[in-house]
Amino acid sequence: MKSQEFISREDQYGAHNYHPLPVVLERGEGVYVWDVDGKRYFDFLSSYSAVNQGHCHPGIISTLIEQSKILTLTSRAFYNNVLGEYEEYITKLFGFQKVLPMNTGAEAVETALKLARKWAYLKKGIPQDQAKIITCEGNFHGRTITIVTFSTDPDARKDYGPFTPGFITIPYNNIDALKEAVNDPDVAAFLVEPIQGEAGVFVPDDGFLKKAYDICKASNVLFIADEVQTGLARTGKMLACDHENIHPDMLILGKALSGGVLPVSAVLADDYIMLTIKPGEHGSTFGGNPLACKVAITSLKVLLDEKLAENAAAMGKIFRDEITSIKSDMIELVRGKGLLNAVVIKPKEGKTAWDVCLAMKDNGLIAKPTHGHIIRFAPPLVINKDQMYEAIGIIKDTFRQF
Ligand code: IF1
Repeated sequence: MKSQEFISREDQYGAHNYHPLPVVLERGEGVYVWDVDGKRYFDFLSSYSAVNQGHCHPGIISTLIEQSKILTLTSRAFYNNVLGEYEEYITKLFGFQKVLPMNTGAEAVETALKLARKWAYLKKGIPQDQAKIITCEGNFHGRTITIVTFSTDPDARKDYGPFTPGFITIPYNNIDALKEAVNDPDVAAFLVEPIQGEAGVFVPDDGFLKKAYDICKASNVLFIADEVQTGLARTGKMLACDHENIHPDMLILGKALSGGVLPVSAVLADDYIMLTIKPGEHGSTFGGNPLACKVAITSLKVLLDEKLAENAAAMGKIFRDEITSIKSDMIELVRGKGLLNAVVIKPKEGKTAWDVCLAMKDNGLIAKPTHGHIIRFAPPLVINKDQMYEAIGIIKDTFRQF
């Protein structure tokens, strides 16, 4: 079958909740993916940072295969021999007392919201049903109705009302607004992305996270870091919070926690927060399943053993230096940290970021615009220097075409 036949079949039988780039992939390995015609591409989206370890990492795949032959799911109605091993590994790795295992990023964010509210009523003494949580303009934390309640993107929330009460929106990267918002005694928590991914890789001012953290600490407000996209070596450190040496009260992980082989997410916190949820008060059929736990342990070990944070820092610097040097009136600016980068595109003679992505695809590199005019460039963190320079060459050639 040719690409168009695959595309037409999806169009007929699948919901139209995405508008993919017209490329039909059938194989992935490391930084590369191949389409149904056998053409090879650099994957510069990494499935939205879920394949930081590279497509089909052999170590992760062998763990997946081995455990899948032994025990995949027990539910939490019973104990199993793997969950505790994973819980001990990940809590010691990130320095928290406990972890609550979930599946998707949105489920982990919802779990963190529920923990923040539990803590608000049982520990901070906020009156029942009055707890408020501060979020930022331009946020992206998932697609559930509660989460899109506090989205400021009309496309993410229109026609999904009525919405969930109890959220305060402040501008991102704005310390004064946060200082003002935490004065409300009913505020339980501040939920923030250390770098806003979907907003177009919006990197806050140096020191913003630390100042925000200190303000929360001083006001007995929980600081919740959503590192679903920025975490796990993507920004050149194990966590984006590590760039400012802050230890969030709650840490949310997802995506690359499984190396992209199945949905694994987690909320990490200490006992004073985590133990506000008692047996029977929260759960998930697949949360913490043995297969996911084994895969997650291997996925985390790959990040450490292959020094992917260090590589992301080094390769990301090369990327930003080289792309910034391109003389193109379509490139407004280049920004990012580690291997989470974006190029803000200025339309030219009717040509947009989408046209640039189509041309890059023809030249052997796939990436996708976000918010119309911003192209996110986020390859797997295993990319080496030769591959990075070859990919940069493709990007330079493409901009020369415009
Ligand atoms: C889509 C991008 C969007 C996330 C952060 C939680 C979640 C995400 C910081 C929810 C998910 C994905 C979702 C996907 C596109 C992608 C994305 F920024 F990564 F590019 F949308 F903003 N917190 N991000 O980034 O995790 O439930 O998806 O596992 O929905 O189109 P999830």
